[in-house]
Amino acid sequence: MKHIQTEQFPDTFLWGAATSAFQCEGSAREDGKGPSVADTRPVPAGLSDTSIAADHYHHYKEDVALMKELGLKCYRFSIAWTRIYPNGDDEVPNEKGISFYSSLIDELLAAGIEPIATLYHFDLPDSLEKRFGGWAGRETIDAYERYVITCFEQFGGRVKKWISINEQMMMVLQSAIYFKKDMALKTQAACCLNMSLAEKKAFQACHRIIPGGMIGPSSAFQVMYPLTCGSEDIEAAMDAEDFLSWMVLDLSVRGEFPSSTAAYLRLHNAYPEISEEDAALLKSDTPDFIGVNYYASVTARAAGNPDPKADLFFFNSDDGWTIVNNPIIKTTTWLRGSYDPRGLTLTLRRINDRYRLPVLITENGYPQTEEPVDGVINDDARIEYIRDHLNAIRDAIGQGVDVIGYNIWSFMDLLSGSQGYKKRYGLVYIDHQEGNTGTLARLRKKSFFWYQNVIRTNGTEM
Ligand code: IFM
Repeated sequence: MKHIQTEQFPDTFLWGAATSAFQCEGSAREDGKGPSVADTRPVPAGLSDTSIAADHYHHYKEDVALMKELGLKCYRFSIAWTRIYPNGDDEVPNEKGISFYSSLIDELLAAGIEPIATLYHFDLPDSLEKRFGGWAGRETIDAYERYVITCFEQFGGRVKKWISINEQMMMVLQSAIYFKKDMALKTQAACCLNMSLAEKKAFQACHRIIPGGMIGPSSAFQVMYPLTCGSEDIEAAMDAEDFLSWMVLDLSVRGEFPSSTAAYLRLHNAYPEISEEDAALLKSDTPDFIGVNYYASVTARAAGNPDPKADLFFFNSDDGWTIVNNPIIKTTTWLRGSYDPRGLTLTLRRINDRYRLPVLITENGYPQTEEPVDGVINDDARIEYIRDHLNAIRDAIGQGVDVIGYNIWSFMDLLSGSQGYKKRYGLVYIDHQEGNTGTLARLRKKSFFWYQNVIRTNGTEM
């Protein structure tokens, strides 16, 4: 049902869409690109790997033309570290990698679309992982700093908004997926700290090198509900939210671990060593905005048996709290945790209460398995999900949260981290079939035309 809004989004609102490099570019070894951990990760039998994806590397002009037709005000993409430095820390950058992103940025600007670049989206150079144990090694901090300085120097005249790290918490806590290794709590905490130290160097470099540059993290924010109104469950949910969501954001903004998380890490002999120099770095530059990736809320109760049906059940701590199914919020096949737009309003209010910083929604979207029927994709469920979440954002704005923009995940169908092409989020369908086949033809879904009108009317018609 068409819903006519009575309130306006700000005129400057950035209506956008997002992707990431390894999920859309393909050409994983072309033009000097080195392998990242996303490229070398084992792929379940029959699923696609990163070699083709949406072949955006060769279709970027066509893709930007579609973005222009859609009316996007901004486009969030990620730069593949290994296109710029194939081994992560090479003597000189790879000119062909720089030239690809330079052309993409020029194309976007010519189409009137603001580029928003993510510096690191799950694709750590494999060589850094092999040589230094990835983020366990301080060398990776230095390599990241050199890489981001190169990006700022090359693109900073044209790109003013940057994302430092995408979903740090997911990478640290799901290390088996993202780094191909299980990490003990102590290593997870040390890696998390090293990423945050690296991020601080990116904040400093962005502010030093780019006049008017803005930078912030993209957090997979898990707004946490207590299963019951009992104080034990409420405290468990607070601890879980501290650990899963505030830990990384507090390191970015306040330069310290939340106190409950610090206590938990100390109890388990996992609190990382922080030198005086590191402590000073952590307290240095702060982000200019908080990027929020929101898909669903999460529910916790005081410790008990894990519920393997619950989304994120694998994040259960070994004491204190347990992630469980929420009995009163609806779910879908792919949104196993919850379908919960109000959780986004709560997320935005909580972040605003804690930091008073602008928020950019860097990801929000609806996954489903879909194929065209008679050449069309009527993705009404996606439209409904996005509409519900835009209303939730509008309500948060009404409550004083400074939300500067919204990026749908994803602009086009992408390779998913572990589900290949079964799970699709795009406004644009890509004819990529599992196992790296398909014509790669682009097809506008119904949600494309719907979002086009939302943008055209600045959200008054949804
Ligand atoms: O595809 C991912 C993306 O890379 C990070 N945020 C969640 C998305 C959907 O699962």
